[in-house]
Amino acid sequence: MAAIDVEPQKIEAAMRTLKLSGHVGFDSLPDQLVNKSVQNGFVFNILCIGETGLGKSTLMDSLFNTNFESSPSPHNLPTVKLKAHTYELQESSLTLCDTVGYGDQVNKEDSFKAVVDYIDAQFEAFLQEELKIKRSLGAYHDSRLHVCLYFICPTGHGLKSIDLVCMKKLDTKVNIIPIIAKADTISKTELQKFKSKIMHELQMNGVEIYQFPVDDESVSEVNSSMNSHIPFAVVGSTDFVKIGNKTVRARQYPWGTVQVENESHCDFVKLREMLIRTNMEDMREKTHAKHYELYRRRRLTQMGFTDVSFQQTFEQKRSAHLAELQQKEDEMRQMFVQRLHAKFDKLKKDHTEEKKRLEELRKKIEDDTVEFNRRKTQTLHSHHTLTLGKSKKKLIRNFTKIYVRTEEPSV
Ligand SMILES: Nc1nc2c(ncn2[C@@H]2O[C@H](COP(=O)(O)OP(=O)(O)O)[C@@H](O)[C@H]2O)c(=O)[nH]1
Ligand SMILES: [Mg+2]
Repeated sequence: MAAIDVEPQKIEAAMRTLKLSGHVGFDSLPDQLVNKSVQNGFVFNILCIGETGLGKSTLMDSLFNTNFESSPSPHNLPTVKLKAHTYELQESSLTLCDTVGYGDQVNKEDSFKAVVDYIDAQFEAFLQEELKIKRSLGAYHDSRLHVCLYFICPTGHGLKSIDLVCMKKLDTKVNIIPIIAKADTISKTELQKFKSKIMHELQMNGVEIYQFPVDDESVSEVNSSMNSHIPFAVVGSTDFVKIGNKTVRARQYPWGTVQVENESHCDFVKLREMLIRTNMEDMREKTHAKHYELYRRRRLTQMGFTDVSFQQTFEQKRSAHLAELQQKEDEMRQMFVQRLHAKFDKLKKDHTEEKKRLEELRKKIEDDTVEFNRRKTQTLHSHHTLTLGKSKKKLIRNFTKIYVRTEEPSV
């Protein structure tokens, strides 16, 4: 199979730009996965949690048969940070998210907080996209974490309290696969006891880890067998050793060689098969249907969607909103009508007053006319009196009286 070209892509500010010296090794994976997943395109996001120096970066390089070229992290970081690197593989994308400074602080109990916040932030981003009126989930880069590889220190003494606290905090948020790191540092007999002790402690503390599903007939046998090997004891290496005519990933010691992909040496191959081949789809599905669903329900309840049925709540909210709009519209209409009435009343009043004023003016003009006519007659009369005799004066006076009365306009 041809190597898949890998283009590292920046997804967030905290991210480092990576140059790959090799290729991401899907060619080391079974064809079935490559054909099925790469053809359809997939998004798979892995979270690695574990103390600095436990071999997280080395294991990722070994799993994907490449060199992600991450520089080793120092042990003196004041806080835990999460660094995500996304690699685009044709139609698919792989994100590796690494905890930096985990367990390095004096107060180790708080180490999980940054991880919880990070996981929630990815759920929140997805939820916000889902809640958009115009959703574009097709183009959306899903950054929700599908699996958490929890690296356990190979002490042989059981889990540390930070391990239990952290896994307990995360078990409702992500599929947890616990793995024993640097398993070459622990003897074969010790390893079996260590595995049972870890499982017992997880059980006693009610930590729910991811179980490979056994309900699908085609994988039930292999999955139930694999469930009994958890936690996988893994070895990683960036070194290659020639064994026979094959070059293999291995760690060399004065007393012998540990081969990463040799199943009698460690559980590396089991982890790779389960993680990237057999159960990748199940982990993606559980992330959405179980962990995200829980987050979504909690958040929607916080937002005020109290009903179980989103549709129902949505309809209720919608009709309440419409009723409110209607009420506002009615109020505005009423106010408009009231204003119109007030304006009309004022106009009517103004009109009546104007009419009254004009009426008075008319009456005054008429009165003035009468007065004018009266004076005119009077003047005329006195003028005649000067020229006429006394008997005639009387006659004229009487006549004028009659004349003025008949000429007076009816008011
Ligand atoms: N013995 C042993 N050493 C390992 C293994 N994996 C990594 N190392 C070594 O542990 C050191 C830290 O590894 P690294 O991958 O940088 O750890 P990280 O800080 O968890 O990313 C390096 O020197 C690795 O060579 C392993 O499986 N077994
Ligand atoms: Mg590292």
